[in-house]
Parts: sequence; C-alpha cells; structure tokens
Amino acid sequence: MGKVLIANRGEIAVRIIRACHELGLETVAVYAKSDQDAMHVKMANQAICIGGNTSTESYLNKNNVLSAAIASGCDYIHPGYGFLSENADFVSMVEDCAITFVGPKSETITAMGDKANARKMAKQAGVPIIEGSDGDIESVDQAVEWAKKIGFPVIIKAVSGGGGRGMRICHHEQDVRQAFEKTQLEASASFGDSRLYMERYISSPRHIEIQVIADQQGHVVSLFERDCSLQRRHQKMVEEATSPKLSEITRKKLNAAAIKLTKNINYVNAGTLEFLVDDKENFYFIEMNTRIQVEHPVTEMITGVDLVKEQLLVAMGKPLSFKQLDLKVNGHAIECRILAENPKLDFRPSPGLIKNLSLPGGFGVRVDTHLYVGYQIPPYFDSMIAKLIVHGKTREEAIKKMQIALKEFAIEGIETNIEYLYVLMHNKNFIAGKYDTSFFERFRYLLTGEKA
Ligand code: MV4
Repeated sequence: MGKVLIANRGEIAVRIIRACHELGLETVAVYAKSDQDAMHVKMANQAICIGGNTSTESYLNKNNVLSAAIASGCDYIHPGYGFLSENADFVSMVEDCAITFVGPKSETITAMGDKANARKMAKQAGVPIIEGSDGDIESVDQAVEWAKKIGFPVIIKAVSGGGGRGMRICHHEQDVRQAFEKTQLEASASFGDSRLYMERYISSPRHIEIQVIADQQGHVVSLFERDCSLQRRHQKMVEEATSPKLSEITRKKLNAAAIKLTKNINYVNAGTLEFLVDDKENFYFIEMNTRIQVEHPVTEMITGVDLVKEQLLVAMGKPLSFKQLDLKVNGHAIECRILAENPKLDFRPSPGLIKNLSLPGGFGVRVDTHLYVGYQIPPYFDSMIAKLIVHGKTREEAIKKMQIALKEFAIEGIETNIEYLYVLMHNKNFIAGKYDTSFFERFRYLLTGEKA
C-alpha cells in the first residue's frame, strides 16, 4: 500500500489516478481554484486546493505542492508532464522530505536539463550528436568562430531550453552577430539561464524519439520509437509508433544508441531520447526528456506495456515486469491531440462550457480525456483537452480508424481542431508517410483551399 500525490491536472492526472488505483495505491489530487470542478479532483481519493487560478499560483508552486504531499502523508509524488516534472530544485526538495519522486533522481534531471552537458554525455556514450560547440559559448566572437568551424547554416540554442523555445537559425556571420545577444536575453528571461550553444542546422529533419524505461536494479529497455515530426510551432499535433518511413537498420541503431546513453547515465524510470533524422537517415541525439510524455499512449498500444504503472512500480523499487526480448512491435498506433483551439483563427484558444460530448469508440480506439458534459474549460491552462489514440494491425488500418473516430468525435460548446485533424488524416502526403518537421508550413493552406 501507499499514497500518491498527483502534481498535475487534466487528462494526465486522470491517467495517473487510474494507474494508481489499479495498483491499489491511494491518490491525492491537488488543484488550482479554477480547477475545483475538474475531473482529477473528483476521481482522486482526496483533493487539496493549492492556490489561485493560474499555474504559477498553483501547480508550479513548489512549496504548496510539497506541503500538500506532507500534510496528506503521501509516499510518492507523480509529476506527469509539464509543470514541475523536470524541475530539479523541486525534485531535490521532494528527496529531502523522504518522499519518493516518480521519475529520475534530481541529479539526473540537472544533468540532462543542461542540453550542452547532455550532448557531452551522448558523445561519451558513443551516441552521434550534431557537429557543434563543445559546451556553452562565452561571447559573440566565439560564436562566430564556432559557426565558421561548423559551417553555415547553424542554429543557436539555449543550454536550458528545449521544446523549441529560445532558438535561432543563422545563415551568415552577420546573423550570428545579430542573434547572439538577443537569444541570450530571451534565454535569460525564459529559463533564468543565458548560456547558449550551437549546432549545424539540419533543414527539414524528422523528429524521432525513443521511449526507454529503467528500474533501480539497472535494467534498461527500449520501447521503440515514435515519430513526432508533425508539429506546428513546436506544438506536436500527431504522433505515431512506429515511424512510417524508417529502415529496420536505422531503427536498430536508434534503439541501441538510446539504451547505451540511458545506461551510461544510470538513468532510472521512464525517459525519452529525442533524435533528429535527416533525409539520408543519419541520426543525431538532441536532448532527453526525463518525464512521461504526452504521446506515451502510442508506445503503450504497440508494446502492450502500461508505462505509468511501470513508472510507479519502478519507483516502488520493483524490477521491470518485462525484459527487452519480451517486447516486440505489435501493429501501428497514431495519436491526435484534440485542442480547444480554432484553426480558422490561427489556432486561437477557445475555452468554454462543454454543452455536449460524444466520444468515439470501438476496437483499438482509446480516448484519454478529462472532459465531461457541463465542464467549463478554464482559460488558464494548456488547450489540450483530449488525446485520441488508435491502434491497427497496419498503419493503413490505423489511419482508417482515426478517420472514423475523428468523424464520431463531437464536442459542442467550444471550437476544436477535430475537423482540421480530419482533413490532415486524408492528406495524401500524410497517408504516404511523406512528412517531416516542415510539413505544417505547407499544410497551413489546405483547410482554406488557398495555394501554398
Ligand atoms: C534543430 C533543428 C535543426 N538542426 N537542431 C526544435 C525543437 C528542439 N527540441 C530542437 N528543434 C530543432 N533543432 C538542429 N541542429 C530543427 C529543429 C526543429 C524541429 C525539431 C523537431 C520537431 C520540430 C521542429 C520544428 C522546427 C525546428
């Protein structure tokens, strides 16, 4: 027995509460005032209000979250994704209170949160990285030197960045001179760390990530890849497992590289290694996410592994319930992120009252959501309101199921991207698996019928 505080909201809090209850663990929800009617609050055994309306006042307030865990006598804190999930200071505070964080050690989060250091770790493990600066860059002149050494175009990135913020592409020396200090200021404001590093810029790569999980006994397994190339402004919209166009040899190499690095850093719990893959299938490690990710269900569908349950078991000190050789890829899975946004108004957020809801279903169809009829979506948080995940024997079957499921999905009261996703699922390039991270720059025009 044990008690878990879920330091999150929305669909992932619901997902985690279910896994806890399946394992016989008690649950404590925390919530912002604006979330008092939220699904996770209703589902948990206990719920504690931790502050005002906004994220900063609630889910990001380290002391309040930790106090709630202590006051309710929790043994574990599951952070979900976002919020405090990769905050090494918070995890260190949790460790000091002798509460078990469901995730890696705080030192691991610190080590991987420094993207220049993560590159160094990868290099040490023999995992390919993009040609770039060794560590951070100390001055504009040094940046220009590196750019000349690497060769243009280059990309300047924040050491504490990730997920696409605080980056700049430079084609010429004068771009570097113009961008460097601006990017430093942005990085300082966004991440409280002005340090920058540089890489050769790869145009139109595929974004492929490998899911790993490791137990406290030192076992590391790879749960294969997800293709997350379909992103709009660094916001993923569709993810699939496995990648539609990746040779078996590259797939094997990616898995081996991910396992190597995960072992080398003594990683524990679930993690994801992000790679960029170019048109010749050269692959390069870019960063590691030390949390459960939004898109984890596609991996669950093709492997049959409940990743959140395994996270909890690993945190309890249990060895993984399976070995690498027990795993094989079964069929194909696709996830569409359902957003409370209006694609016709440049994806403007559309919070409001859910007046009616009709969820899709059927064999191989899964919906992870916190929605219910009568629920008022608060305007303070991320606009993702559901994840629609389908599993088929083949990619073709999965696409067909997704098309049907999107047609069935009806939400009244707010605007969503469901129709947009429906059009996307009929796009011939998507169906052919011909897409990379630059897809939406062209797809932008498809809904309105304008030419690219
Ligand atoms: C890159 C790149 C090209 N070359 N790095 C964006 C998110 C961040 N995690 C890394 N990103 C990129 N890094 C080099 N050296 C292109 C991107 C990028 C991208 C990466 C993954 C998915 C979507 C993307 C969209 C634009 C740019």
